[in-house]
Amino acid sequence: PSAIREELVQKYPAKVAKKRTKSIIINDPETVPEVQANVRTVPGIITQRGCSYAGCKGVVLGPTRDIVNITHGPIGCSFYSWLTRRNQTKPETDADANFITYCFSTDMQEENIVFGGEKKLKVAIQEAYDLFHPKSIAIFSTCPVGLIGDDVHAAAREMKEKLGDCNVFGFSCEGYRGVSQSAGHHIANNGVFKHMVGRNNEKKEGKFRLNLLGEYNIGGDAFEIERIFKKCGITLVSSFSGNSTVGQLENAHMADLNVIMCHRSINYMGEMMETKYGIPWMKINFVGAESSAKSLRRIAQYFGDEGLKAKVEEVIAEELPKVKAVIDEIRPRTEGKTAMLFVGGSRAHHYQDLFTELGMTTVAAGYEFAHRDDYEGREVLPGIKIDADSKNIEELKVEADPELYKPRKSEAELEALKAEGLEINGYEGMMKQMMKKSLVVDDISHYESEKLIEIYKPDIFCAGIKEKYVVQKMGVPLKQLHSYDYGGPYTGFEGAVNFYRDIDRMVNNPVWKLIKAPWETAAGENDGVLEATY
Ligand code: CFM
Ligand code: HCA
Repeated sequence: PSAIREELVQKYPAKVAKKRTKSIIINDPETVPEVQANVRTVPGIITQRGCSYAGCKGVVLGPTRDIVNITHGPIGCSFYSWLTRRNQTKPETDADANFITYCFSTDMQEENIVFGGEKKLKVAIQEAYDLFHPKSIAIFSTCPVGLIGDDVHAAAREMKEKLGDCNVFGFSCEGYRGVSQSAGHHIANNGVFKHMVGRNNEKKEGKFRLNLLGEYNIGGDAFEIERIFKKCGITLVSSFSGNSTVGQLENAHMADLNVIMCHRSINYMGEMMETKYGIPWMKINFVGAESSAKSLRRIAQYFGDEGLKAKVEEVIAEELPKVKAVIDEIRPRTEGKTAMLFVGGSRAHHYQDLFTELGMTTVAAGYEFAHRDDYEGREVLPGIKIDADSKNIEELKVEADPELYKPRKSEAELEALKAEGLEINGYEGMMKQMMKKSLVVDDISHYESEKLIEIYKPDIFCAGIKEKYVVQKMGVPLKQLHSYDYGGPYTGFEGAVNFYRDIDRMVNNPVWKLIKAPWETAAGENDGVLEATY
């Protein structure tokens, strides 16, 4: 592997090679070497990353159906974010608000860049209110807004006052606020915590009440988890934020546990809710049938109720055999095959469980924008250097709420759970679960991806839309782990079955070895592929 690392950076200028080498790590699950992560992409390198605005508006706030999200900026930013992320939603009745299919933008023009856009923003808020009467309106700043200095927060305060019954708040999530989407997640967490959570103290019914953090209902993933929770008698107070509503988020602090799927995008919320309200958080993973069963058992263990434990076992006993039957059918065809995963900040870890269930090996993986803790585990947090780019993002000062702070578990109870092996407030990261000598690459470039494919010839490569066709032209199927190639759900038990079937179809499809890109064919013959005409 060290020779491979050399080869990946060989063509770079010396300084770039030196920097990239720190993000290309030969894994050892025992010693867990340090990975350079959450640092700026080298200019000129083709990264997979997106921007802060994408992380804030697109990822965290986007999936809540009854909030009007106005993008303050040129139309391109807004239009590109319109329905591109497959966060599904299901209003309870036809009369319930659902703005997800809309695209709201102030459509800033040159004139607004020169003379300021606040006036136009206030007009847009008024117009959205008059048309839809939403409970909340959120404003998202794109790059030019920060550059010209529009004060979206002042505009929001003024309009909130004026409208009276509509909660209006803004996000300074300009694309350049951080080195990736990750900055936008943090900004979004702060805003949702400040402006939404804690507004409704009504205690809903249910004995086992939790919030599901970091699950965005891509391809219906949250629907499958909701199905399983319901079957087990677990009450979902609010999801952050797949298939959620403003009302649920405002009431989330009344739950007794936060379970975290995607640690990267929402760990801040778990921490802040614990400090302010006394709700512990726990990492779970509903990607993978075994992981789903394990997560349910962990939830039951937390609540410590024998009835719930028995119910969870009953549900697992009913669901798992159906999954196992499919594994038995498919695994002889997938066993021994190899996969590479380069996505986001959590799925490159979570989806390895599904490949393991298929008997496939992950030979290389990495995140686009995760931090060291997502690779190496949260215990490295105190040692992470805070650079200027991270300092840029506000750390909210959170204190215990004088009225609402109520530890859901006493210190002694938490200690007892930990002694039983239940990890509270922990995340062990990707590397401890990956094979020795597998490659871990942070913020992989297109060039490095191509090199890796040439060297390893994996049976499947997992990434996003920007990588898909480049990789497939190399004769390797690419599974999109963002949009699921319009399939899914992939969570829980039913989702696992969907994934096994989709992967079987891809890795056992002979077409990838039959086609040749035009430039690969010998001059004069074209293997039936039309010659490109430019
Ligand atoms: Fe979390 Fe996500 Fe992901 Fe993410 Fe994303 Fe996404 Fe992703 Mo695309 S919140 S880190 S910023 S699991 S949008 S639903 S698929 S890159 S791996
Ligand atoms: C984003 C959203 C994205 C993009 C996916 C892709 C998503 O980063 O802004 O590149 O295919 O999941 O939709 O991550």
